[in-house]
Amino acid sequence: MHAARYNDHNGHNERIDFLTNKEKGSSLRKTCIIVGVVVAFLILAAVAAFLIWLFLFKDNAEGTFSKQSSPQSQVFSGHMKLDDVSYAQSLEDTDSKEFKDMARKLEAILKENYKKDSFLAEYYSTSVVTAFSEGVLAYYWSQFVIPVEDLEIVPEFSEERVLETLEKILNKPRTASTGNIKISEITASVTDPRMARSPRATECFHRLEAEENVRKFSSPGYPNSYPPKSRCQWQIRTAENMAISVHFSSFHIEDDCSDDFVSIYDSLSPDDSQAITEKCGQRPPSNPLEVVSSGNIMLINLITDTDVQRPGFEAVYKAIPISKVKTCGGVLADQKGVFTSPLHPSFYPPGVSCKWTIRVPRDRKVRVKFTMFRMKEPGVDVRVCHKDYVEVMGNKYCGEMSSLVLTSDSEVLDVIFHSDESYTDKGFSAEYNAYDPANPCPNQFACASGICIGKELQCDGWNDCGDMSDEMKCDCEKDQFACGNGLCKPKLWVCDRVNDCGDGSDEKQCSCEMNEWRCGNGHCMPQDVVCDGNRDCEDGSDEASCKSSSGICTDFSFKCKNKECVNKVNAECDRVNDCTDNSDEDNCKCGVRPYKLNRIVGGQNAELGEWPWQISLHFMTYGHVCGASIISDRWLLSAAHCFVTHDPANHIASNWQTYSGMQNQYSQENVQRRSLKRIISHPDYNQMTFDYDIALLELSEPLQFTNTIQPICLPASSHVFPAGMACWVTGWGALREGGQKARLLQKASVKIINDTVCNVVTEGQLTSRMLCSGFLAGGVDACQGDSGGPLVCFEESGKWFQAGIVSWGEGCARRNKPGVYSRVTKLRQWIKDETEI
Ligand code: 4AZ
Repeated sequence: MHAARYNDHNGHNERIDFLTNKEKGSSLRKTCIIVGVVVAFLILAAVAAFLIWLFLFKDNAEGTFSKQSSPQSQVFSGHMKLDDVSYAQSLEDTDSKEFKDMARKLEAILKENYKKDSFLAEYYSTSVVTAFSEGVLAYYWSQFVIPVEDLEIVPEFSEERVLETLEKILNKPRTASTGNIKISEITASVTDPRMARSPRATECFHRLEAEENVRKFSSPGYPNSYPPKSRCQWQIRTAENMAISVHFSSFHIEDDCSDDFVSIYDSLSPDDSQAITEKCGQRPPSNPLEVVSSGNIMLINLITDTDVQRPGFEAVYKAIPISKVKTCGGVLADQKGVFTSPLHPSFYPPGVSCKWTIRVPRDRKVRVKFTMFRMKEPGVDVRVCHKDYVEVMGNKYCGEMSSLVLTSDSEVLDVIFHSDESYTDKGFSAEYNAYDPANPCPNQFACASGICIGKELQCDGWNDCGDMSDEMKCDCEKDQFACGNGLCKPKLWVCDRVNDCGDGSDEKQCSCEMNEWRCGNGHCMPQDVVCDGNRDCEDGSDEASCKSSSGICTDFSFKCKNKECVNKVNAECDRVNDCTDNSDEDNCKCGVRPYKLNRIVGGQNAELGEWPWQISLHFMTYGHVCGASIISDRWLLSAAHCFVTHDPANHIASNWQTYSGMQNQYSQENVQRRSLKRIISHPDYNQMTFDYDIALLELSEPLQFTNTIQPICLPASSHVFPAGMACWVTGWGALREGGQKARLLQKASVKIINDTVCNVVTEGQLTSRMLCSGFLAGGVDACQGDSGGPLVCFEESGKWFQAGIVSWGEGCARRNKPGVYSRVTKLRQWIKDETEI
């Protein structure tokens, strides 16, 4: 966009050249020049004014520049229950006299009430009745406009305040102005103004009638793309004793719900207190969105603001008997069976309560295992579950649970399900069975939680029960370490700087005697090996923190440009000048994230700009196959095994595309695509052992560094990443061994594992060009498709350094099989020789 406007501007300048035509006389020429200068000045002024308007006021008018400098609209929507009014079909026709008369009267009543409250009266703008349904219910919205100078009062526009005023309408005696209308119930919820539509709107406003045969509808522009700034509504009705089921057979909306979303209501008003759900993003066919109303009405909204190209949705809808929706629960008297929330795996309907009574023989008890449990709702504390819940033995459960097993204390167990009037979800599926309390798990181990697991899983160092009960009270085997808390862990895990026991006891006995020095790998050495100029510890940690004054040059010294040696741990780019020529602080524009990140604790999806050096490498038509990292605007670092394969096509630079600044594999927004000019795989790369698994990729055109595109710092060959240090591996690789590649960039925190332990667990396959990172206990790791990507560590200096390149491993996340990475420090000189970086 900017480039296009800039070209217009140049176009005007070209016309100024035209005014200096030599064929004209000199006075005429002078006049022309003056006129030309004036015209040029006016044009430039106009362009400047246009640009100022464009950047400041236009954005402002669209509400994206600053909410502070434009009036704000507050909308409330809800319904009113009308007494003593008989329902007529004509009320469903917004052009009928009956609709218009009734709507006008109700709008007048609303206005009259708001005007009685001096605060609301000042900002009141309009009220619109949008629909009627049996009952008799009238759906409405009211709008208040707050001018810029009063924006600080916006928080006072609460639902409570509006409802307090509206409640004065209730059960009032009839007056001349209200005619014969008596209102016995009224609701009001804060509503997104984008959903306030006129009932007579024609653009993207649809009235659908659901019947028992399925019918179809879709978003505008489907399957190509919905237009930006869409405000679409579908009002669906059906016969009085029926409910409406809507199944979205295809659903692909923008990922950020604050831009584009679909919201569905169990009402004809976009009333949050009757919202069924709000969704955005893309849903795979394996997890379709399927919702049901509790009555014979439903409202669906599509709101789009961005002009990102997404197909939208296609849906089928039908009427189903209300009895089918609301009937659930009953007595379950078999020895075992399955029961689910109503309509599972579709969303359960709002406003349903049911109870299952599970009854087993007298000498037995009941075990219920929820194989799927999802009852998530915005603003609900899962410790309280005050909205939708499952209740068993007086405890309420809600939210999302991966495993929930409950056991009864008698032969009867009641399971209660309750959904309130707003927000529904997929609910649950549960298996129940009768068990003998004297022998709850025949030939198996009985966890305290009630589940049964294989006997061999008891005391194996793994928490298989989920509550650790299989790892308590264990007699440790010969090759196991007895933790302070009674757990047994493999002896190999002792002193690996990871708290495997959970109580720290496996890392406690690792310190050395008073007169000894503890190496980074846990070994104890006599104190006088420290800074003696010899590498006594395997990892060189005894020479890593010595003062430069010693002047000794070892493998662990930082070598300045002037050949001086600095014996300080990780001296490069630490913002301190250690070399007399300051060369340790040269080329340090790297390893920073320009974006201030909004950290999501525990999430595995990377945020935009969180790993700005990450590259996605696409091969021919295969899409993403490997990762890489940015080390300069022209060079990337990756793994040789991505390029040196049985297929020579892999080594042809033109077969590859590189993507920088990418987070989502399906989105090219702010992504810079470059092709490759050259692939330099390490000449000593060994396809059998994966030794020297490193490759340098030269880009055909340099990258432009941005907030989401930045180079990583390369560590000096003397840089120490000590065992136990927490680093991060990132990539779009498989989410689990043998699984599918990720769509969104993933991140995982992994720990550097000491070389001796790593060599044991990899059965001697480790070379000095490799390092291990992960957890010996398994569970977190790089996987297929992450290869070539970076393992990066944050240094106290405030910069990120690349310690490794994802190379290989036995499977992914397996116990005692950590990820193996190419060790960047060992290959640093080769990188310098090839690229001069
Ligand atoms: C791979 O196939 C691969 N668990 C990468 C990393 C690991 C395993 C496999 C480490 O690209």
